[in-house]
Amino acid sequence: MKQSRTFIPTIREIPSDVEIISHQLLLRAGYIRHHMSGVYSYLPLAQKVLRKIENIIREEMNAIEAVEVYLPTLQQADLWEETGRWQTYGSELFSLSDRHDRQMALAPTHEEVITSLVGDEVKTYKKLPLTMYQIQTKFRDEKRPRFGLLRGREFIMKDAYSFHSTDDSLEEKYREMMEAYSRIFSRLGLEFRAVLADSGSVRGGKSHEFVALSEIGEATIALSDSSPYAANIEMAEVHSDYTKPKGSMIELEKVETADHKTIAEVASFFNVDPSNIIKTIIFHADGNMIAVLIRGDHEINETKLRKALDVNVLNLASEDEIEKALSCKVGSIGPVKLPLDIKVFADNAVMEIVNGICGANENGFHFINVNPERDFAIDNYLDLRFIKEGDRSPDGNGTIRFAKGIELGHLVKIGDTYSEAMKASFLGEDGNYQHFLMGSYAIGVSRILASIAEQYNDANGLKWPKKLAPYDIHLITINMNDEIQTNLSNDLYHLLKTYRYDILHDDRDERAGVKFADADLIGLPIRITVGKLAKDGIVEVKFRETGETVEWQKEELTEKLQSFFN
Ligand code: 9G3
Repeated sequence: MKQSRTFIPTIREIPSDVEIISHQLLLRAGYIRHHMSGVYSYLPLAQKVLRKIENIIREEMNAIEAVEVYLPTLQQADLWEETGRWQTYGSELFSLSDRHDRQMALAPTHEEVITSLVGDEVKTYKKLPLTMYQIQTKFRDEKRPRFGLLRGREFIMKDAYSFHSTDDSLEEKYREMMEAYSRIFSRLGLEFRAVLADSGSVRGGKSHEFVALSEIGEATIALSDSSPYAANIEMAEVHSDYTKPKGSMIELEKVETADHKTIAEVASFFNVDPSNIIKTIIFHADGNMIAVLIRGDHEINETKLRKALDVNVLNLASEDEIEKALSCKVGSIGPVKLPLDIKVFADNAVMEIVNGICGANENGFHFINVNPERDFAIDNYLDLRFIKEGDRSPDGNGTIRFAKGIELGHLVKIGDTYSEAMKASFLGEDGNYQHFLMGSYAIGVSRILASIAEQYNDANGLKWPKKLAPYDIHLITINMNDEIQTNLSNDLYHLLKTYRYDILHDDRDERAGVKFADADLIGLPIRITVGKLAKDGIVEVKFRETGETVEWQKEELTEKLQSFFN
């Protein structure tokens, strides 16, 4: 392809609000352009990389008997009413109405559509298992789109859905999909981990995420330093064997603490370690007010709390609601003498506290020498806190350390959550009708483009892995007015085309410096420069990955290229 005939608008400077290197380089190298918040145009180079990413995904999906479909982006609201998600996802859902005022949504995902489709068409267990996938644009009105393609409002996803008549069959497909995902992310050359993940509102669903390790990633994963244990910290269980300590309990005492409210302020006021303070947090759980107790140096993990209490809606009570219920401000609430209709759940670590400190449910006062069970009752001790670095690994092997990552793949066993809600059933082997058991499996395709750019670059630009580069070879003619150079360039271009190489020929009438800088920015694996040595049949070859530059005779080119690409 002649560079003068394609569209690669490289730029030197980038807007200051572009924070991460992948976003900077995909803009500077002319791969993408910002259209509006969270929405981007994919330019020719990006399109070529996306197609290569998608083809790897297709090959691995086809290999596990998943069949490709293409489902509607425009979705009727009724289906979302059936699952109740029209309400729960309200503001994040791009909704619109047609000329007849019929409500519909731009597809953020396709559980509803595919469950309805299979429910209408598959009536017997004989047609199961069945796995379908699509690579399609999704729309989610994210609160804070950022980091370019990593968190957009319009993005490309591969989503697959599998339908089963038995748990074993679902487990089998889930395992096959996990292996396929590992092959996909390995072939993409990404440094990634498969981690235990939150299945969201799906009850009892097993879930995994595939995370590309990256400091700018939004996900935090907990890894054992001496076992394969890996979990999204939302899911990482804390297995510390807390025991009720012996220590002698001192008389409970109320102390005036004025405006010392935060854990840090109270800890310094009493000169104690935050681990000896009981933090009390008030939530609404499916409408009931509850109190959750956490040790002062720990953080509450709402995903664990939602799952432990098996509630759908969990949100923090507001200052006013707390003031009304407990007639004191947030900084002064505690577990002693709470209204009886407020259930009390405590993280396991609280049971070890002896003669601790907590709010007195009176503004400006705290209790000292407070002892769980003696001074207040606890309905349940549960694992409710975020695991911490240095904690023992939940599998008992090693110590936990954290890593940041970009979530690229998400697998969820959704069971009959959607098929039951949408009354999608089939005649089972035992002659009874049953709801489909389902799995759903997503890969963020446009996010992968940015993640590879995030892992493969240097100060001069992008450095695409050979299999994913938009072109294999960047052929540069230094002086387009030098016939020897242009003839050799055209000869080489046509010769290399016969070897099925995809070549970008920089035939622009630009200074060599501009061409070299653009070539580094664009990041093709190998650059072949036809310059003043053309008269001797010599070309200069630069390897983008190493930056190494050599001179090759034109006669040895094809052979050397073959060993480079194989
Ligand atoms: C919505 C909106 C945003 C959403 C969803 C629905 C995330 C939603 C979770 C999933 C789960 C699975 C298909 C493949 C595998 C993962 N954000 N999710 O369901 F309406 Cl606005 O997408 N979906």
